[in-house]
Amino acid sequence: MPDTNATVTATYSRRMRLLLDTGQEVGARIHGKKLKTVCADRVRAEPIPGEPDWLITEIGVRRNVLDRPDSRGNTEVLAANIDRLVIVAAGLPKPDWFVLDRYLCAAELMPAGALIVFNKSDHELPAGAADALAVYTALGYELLNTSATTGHNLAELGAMLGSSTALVVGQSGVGKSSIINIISDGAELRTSAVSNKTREGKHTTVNSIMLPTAAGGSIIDSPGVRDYAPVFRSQSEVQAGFIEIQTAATGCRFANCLHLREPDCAVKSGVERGKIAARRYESYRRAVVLAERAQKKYR
Ligand SMILES: Nc1nc2c(ncn2[C@@H]2O[C@H](COP(=O)(O)OP(=O)(O)O)[C@@H](O)[C@H]2O)c(=O)[nH]1
Ligand SMILES: [Mg+2]
Ligand SMILES: [Zn+2]
Repeated sequence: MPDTNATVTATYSRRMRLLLDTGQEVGARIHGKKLKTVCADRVRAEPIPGEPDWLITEIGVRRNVLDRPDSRGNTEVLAANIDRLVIVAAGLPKPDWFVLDRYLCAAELMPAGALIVFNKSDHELPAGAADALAVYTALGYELLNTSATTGHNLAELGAMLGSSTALVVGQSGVGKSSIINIISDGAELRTSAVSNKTREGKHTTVNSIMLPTAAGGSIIDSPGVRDYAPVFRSQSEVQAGFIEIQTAATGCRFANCLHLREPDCAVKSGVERGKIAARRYESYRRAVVLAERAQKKYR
């Protein structure tokens, strides 16, 4: 493993921004199409003689990744080396709990500490949202109601994230960029203004960007990446990501129970007795169907 000397802090269509261990920020490129870096990647980079850009020669070992299918159904890594996965939802756009469940599942598998942020608390909670959110807190997930408009609980959010590297995900329009802009003290706006003026010209949209927080941490936004929630590779991955189903599964008659149609299934009886939320079980079933489809595709 070569020594790394920089961290990736932004990715554009073909270029990256690096924070060198010396504290200097530089633009960078990478050779070939095979190597692909993401925010929070540790890399080895060297200056290119006669050019302002540096060249990335190696990517360090990744502690974890968040990956998802891209528009072509291939797997795309969104970010690496993540401590906290901040999953944002709001009353508007209408919450898609299946998206939230899939991100929670991803957080368990990475692993990374999940934190659910329900934003736009300046608006009334939509019907059913309080009950849905109570299911997550009962499972032990941290939940924070915030408003990027009034600033409600954003200092608390910053304090909870502390010095960690946090990746912010969730449906488009829930307020991710607004929250990040406040937590990073406006760095987001400043940085996108800079990225628009890069030498490469007009079409250098930022895919992902990592910004420093006041508490000494880093927070990652992915404004140029469409939000596809994660898809898993197998039923066992899905089960491991739905923590209450994983726990209940020890009581099933068959060790390889899928909790779908099998007899003496402790998961299904848990749902019937109200021990497992029916909506979470429905997400589990849908995620298993997606996993089976993904397996066929990659086989
Ligand atoms: N009322 C209200 N609107 C918000 C809040 N946070 C963000 N918005 C608005 O929601 C829209 C989407 O916000 P944005 O940060 O771009 O969402 P993103 O797509 O998740 O990054 C914008 O019009 C924001 O001004 C909030 O807490 N309350
Ligand atoms: Mg955004
Ligand atoms: Zn079962």
